[in-house]
Amino acid sequence: MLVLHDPTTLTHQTVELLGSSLIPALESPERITSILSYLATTHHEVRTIHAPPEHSPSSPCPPATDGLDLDRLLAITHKADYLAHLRTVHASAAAAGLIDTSASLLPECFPPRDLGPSKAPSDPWARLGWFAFDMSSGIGAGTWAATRATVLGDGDEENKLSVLALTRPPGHHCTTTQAGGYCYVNNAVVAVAAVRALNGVNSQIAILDLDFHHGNGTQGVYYEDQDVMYVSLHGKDEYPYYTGAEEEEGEEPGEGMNVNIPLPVKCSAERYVEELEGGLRVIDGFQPDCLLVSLGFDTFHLDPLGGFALDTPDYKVIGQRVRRSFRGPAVLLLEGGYVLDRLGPNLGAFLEGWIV
Ligand code: SP5
Ligand code: ZN
Repeated sequence: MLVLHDPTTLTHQTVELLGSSLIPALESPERITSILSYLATTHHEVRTIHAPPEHSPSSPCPPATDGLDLDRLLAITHKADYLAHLRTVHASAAAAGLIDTSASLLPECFPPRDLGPSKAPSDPWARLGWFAFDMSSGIGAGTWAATRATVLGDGDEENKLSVLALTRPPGHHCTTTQAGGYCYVNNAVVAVAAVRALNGVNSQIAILDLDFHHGNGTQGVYYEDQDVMYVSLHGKDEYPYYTGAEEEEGEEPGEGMNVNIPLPVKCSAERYVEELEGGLRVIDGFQPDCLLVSLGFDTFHLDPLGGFALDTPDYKVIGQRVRRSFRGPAVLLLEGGYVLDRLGPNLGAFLEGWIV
């Protein structure tokens, strides 16, 4: 399997409020370095890639000439003021003396639901709350560069049949205007934009989300889209709490194209694989041109933030079932998974199943 990795993704390191503790974010650079050292012991080809330098900070949206231009893909998938916030907030807070360069920014306040303000406030701490929906998406000095760099793997045009992008930070929780759940830019959404730029706007794309948490951001973007099917298996009533119910089926013209499969915490591997096959049948009925897999390993039984009763060998079965069901072009993107020393073996097991 070809695995893409951009070392700039390792520069993002921040903090989160988890329960009542402010701690180094569990979504850490060591997740990727641990996967890389595992992959070095396997036959998979890890290709190091480098995002090109940014255009000009003042013109974030380059002209529509090159469909796979990184900044253009970002600009068509996320709102301009949100991207500008991600790009500039850390440096401007440091320049204004609000924080030390080594510190991370977290919101101080979120907009009240009632009396809804209609535009972004000017105070930096309040802006952080405007452009985020939780306290697990801190912004450090390397956050923007890492976020932008990780997007590159999503649209790599050389790799039409199947490729794994070691995306970090992950993407499936953030929306086009808000960070959340360790996510700043939605890598799956950027990948869809890349597929559309390469293969036409009417490409039929399925996204299979296997992270333990519901991909609220991805679901939201395609909720009314008839060309993108979203299928997610996730912990019932778990983070991100407000979405992921079975009743969320999409809206016209995308009605029926959103499939949520919530499962109880500690769900057995047998049940999980059975439910996965149900999801795969729905995807098969849609006959997509291309499959994106939002691959999370927080379904592992020891994961601190998730946990179905899945163990390492189960990921081989899962990889196998998905690939047997869909043989066409596929992109695997990394979402969550927080047991550092099991991430490599779990991913390795998935790939072993995928390529046989
Ligand atoms: C990409 C991804 O996996 N993001 C997940 C972010 C989850 N952050 C909040 C988790 C809150 C978990 N609450 C503790 C429950 C312990 N059983
Ligand atoms: Zn997750």
